[in-house]
Amino acid sequence: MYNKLLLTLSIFIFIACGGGSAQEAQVVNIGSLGSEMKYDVEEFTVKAGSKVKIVLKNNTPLDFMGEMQHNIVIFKDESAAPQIIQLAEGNGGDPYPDGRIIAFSELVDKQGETILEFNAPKKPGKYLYVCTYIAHAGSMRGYMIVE
Ligand SMILES: [Cu+2]
Repeated sequence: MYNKLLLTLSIFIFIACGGGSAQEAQVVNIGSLGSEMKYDVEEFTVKAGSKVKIVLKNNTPLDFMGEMQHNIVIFKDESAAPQIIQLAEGNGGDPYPDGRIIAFSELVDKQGETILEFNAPKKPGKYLYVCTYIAHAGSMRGYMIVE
């Protein structure tokens, strides 16, 4: 009985110490590839369950003719991507909150920057990210590798 209590207590202490509340976020800098509808980072790796901070920069020059906004939307479930992209494109490029999205940023205009913070999934795997601004998702995409 006493041994069992001790074991339970040890497990509790182990879990309490293992939690990363004071953990530093892993910073990932992602930009647009100049004025192209592409990211300059198409793959990055994070640790499962870790804090992630993405700094997204729209590198399009201010004198670029035409609309060029960008965001980043990371999917929990890639099979939901086509539907979520279609809905976002009908909403000016902004996705609607959806349980099948891990995290998404606001849209940033030319030379703008935004920060997106979230916890990486606990499940290792490849997670698709795209820009859901109108007609960008076909070429503006990449994978977050969780390991
Ligand atoms: Cu874009």
